[in-house]
Amino acid sequence: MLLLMEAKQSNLSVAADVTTKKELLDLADQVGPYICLLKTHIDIIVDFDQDLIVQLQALAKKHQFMIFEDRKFADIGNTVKMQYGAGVHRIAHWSHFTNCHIVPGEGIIQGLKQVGQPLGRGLLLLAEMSPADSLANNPTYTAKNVDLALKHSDFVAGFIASRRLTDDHDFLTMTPGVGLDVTGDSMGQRYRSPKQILTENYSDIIIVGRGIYGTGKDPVHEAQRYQRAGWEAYLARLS
Ligand code: BMP
Repeated sequence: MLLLMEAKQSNLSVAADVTTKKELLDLADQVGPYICLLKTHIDIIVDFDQDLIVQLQALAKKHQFMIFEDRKFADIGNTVKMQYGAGVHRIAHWSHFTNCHIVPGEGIIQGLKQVGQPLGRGLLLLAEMSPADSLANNPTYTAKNVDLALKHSDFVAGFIASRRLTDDHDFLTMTPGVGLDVTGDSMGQRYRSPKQILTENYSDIIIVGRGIYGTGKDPVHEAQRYQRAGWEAYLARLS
């Protein structure tokens, strides 16, 4: 992942929250050159089929980006094993990264690991969430995520969080709730700038959705803008 980011000079992930196969493929093709990671919510696609996955993988290869299915697993180990590896979406078979809440305890990581590790996948723990009132934004809960990540560092690739949480291992930190123009939405979402996230908070990847394809926006122009802002903020941190 880090090599890909360096090669493309991008720490931008687009949150592709669109609801049809055509919209998802068009968006991935448009923003593909500027991103390191495409984040999907595959269960909002009304006309999902296996051909979507084939085409998505072809675009990932064409534009050199990885895929992160933002499934937010939250059940016991035995159940998430089936949700991750089987069902309609067969997420483990195509998504490089997925994520989970640790509300059910360590078993959720153990279950996902049984399926994902043999396939070379990586898990992200939702150690914090972007809305200010999220119950995940509790120091004890966040610290527990770090403990479990360290214990399962052979499968846990990093965190969804607003800031770098630990230097104890080479974890990736990915941050949603990023916007250059507005500070939030009407349902609790909170946006911070790439500078705050990458330069000040030492996160690695910014995740941007509506800031890129919201009403009246040109996704290519906005992806280029966020890529530039993200990379400059990252370089500023190094200097
Ligand atoms: P947007 O930039 O349009 O607000 O989209 C943010 C994306 O990140 C959504 O796909 C949402 O599911 C996801 N997300 C989030 O906003 N906050 C979190 O704490 C975790 C998320 O996965």
